[in-house]
Amino acid sequence: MFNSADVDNNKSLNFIETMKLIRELNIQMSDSQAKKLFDEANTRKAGKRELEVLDEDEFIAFYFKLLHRPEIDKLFSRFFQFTFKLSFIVNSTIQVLIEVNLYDL
Ligand SMILES: [Ca+2]
Repeated sequence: MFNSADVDNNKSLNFIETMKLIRELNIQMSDSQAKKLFDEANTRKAGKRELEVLDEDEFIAFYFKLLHRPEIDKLFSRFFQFTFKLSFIVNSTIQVLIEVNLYDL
């Protein structure tokens, strides 16, 4: 993944290459959010006149941050809460239906 995203084959990803990868992975993220993660992961800074890049280690850190975004976790927990409530409603409905049927018998 890292190598295929590394368009100019310099063993590091600049921000444009990183954004391209994010798009290819179908990750919904604004440029500014991605830049924030990029900057956080970019611990080894480039020289003054050089472009900031992520080397392989930095990229792993970036990727980890990408997968553990708080808004994703929040979304998942909301989804699970919803599913739980839904299954509760379904179970109660089944319970009611069973009781109604029993009375009918
Ligand atoms: Ca770097």
